[in-house]
Amino acid sequence: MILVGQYDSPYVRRVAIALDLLGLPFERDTRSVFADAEAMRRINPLGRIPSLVLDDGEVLIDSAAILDHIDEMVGPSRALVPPSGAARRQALQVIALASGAVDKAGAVVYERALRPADKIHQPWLDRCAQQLASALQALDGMSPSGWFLGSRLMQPDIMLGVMLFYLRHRAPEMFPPGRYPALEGFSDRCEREPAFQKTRPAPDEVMPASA
Ligand SMILES: N[C@@H](CCC(=O)N[C@@H](CS)C(=O)NCC(=O)O)C(=O)O
Repeated sequence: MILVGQYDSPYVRRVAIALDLLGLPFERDTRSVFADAEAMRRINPLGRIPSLVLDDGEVLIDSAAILDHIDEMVGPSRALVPPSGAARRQALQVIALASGAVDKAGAVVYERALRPADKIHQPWLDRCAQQLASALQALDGMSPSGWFLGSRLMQPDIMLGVMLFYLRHRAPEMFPPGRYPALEGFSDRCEREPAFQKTRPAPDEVMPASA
């Protein structure tokens, strides 16, 4: 399998961490979604990352769909989302909040990086920041002192962990020290895990200042 995308993307990192936790080997294609946009569109018509190229050449796109396939491959006892019931609903709720928060943070980061300064629309940035803060507040109140679903690191933990790392590195002012204490502890705990450490973005895995 080949995972396409750089680790500065929380969605790519999310897939890589899941593959690592499940012991599924993969190679990486670290082409940039911005510098190699045309090549990326040949892999995924949307020109987005992550994509996962399976051994038979089939290409899966979108982290949620990729992770759904990975869970199916390993079967319900090893899957990183519980198969049913309250535990599944809780997992999907946390994933939805954390991935929605990445979308809001990403919108702010893209607006700042890609738009000419005179075209930046501050009310849009303010709205995104408010939505992000509200999601972080909710997640701070929900975060456990260990992992969400017991002793095992699973998809809600991974999604929340990669989202917090992204914030810390790309929009730290939206995650100021002391405002979300449970999330700070959660992020530190995640980044101590080997699967998280192996997927830290390399220095050249950074979105360009303009595209
Ligand atoms: N819902 C998608 C979101 C993927 C996404 O937003 N990828 C970003 C990188 S973090 C991307 O490809 N951005 C380039 C673009 O959209 O032009 C997923 O979960 O995979």
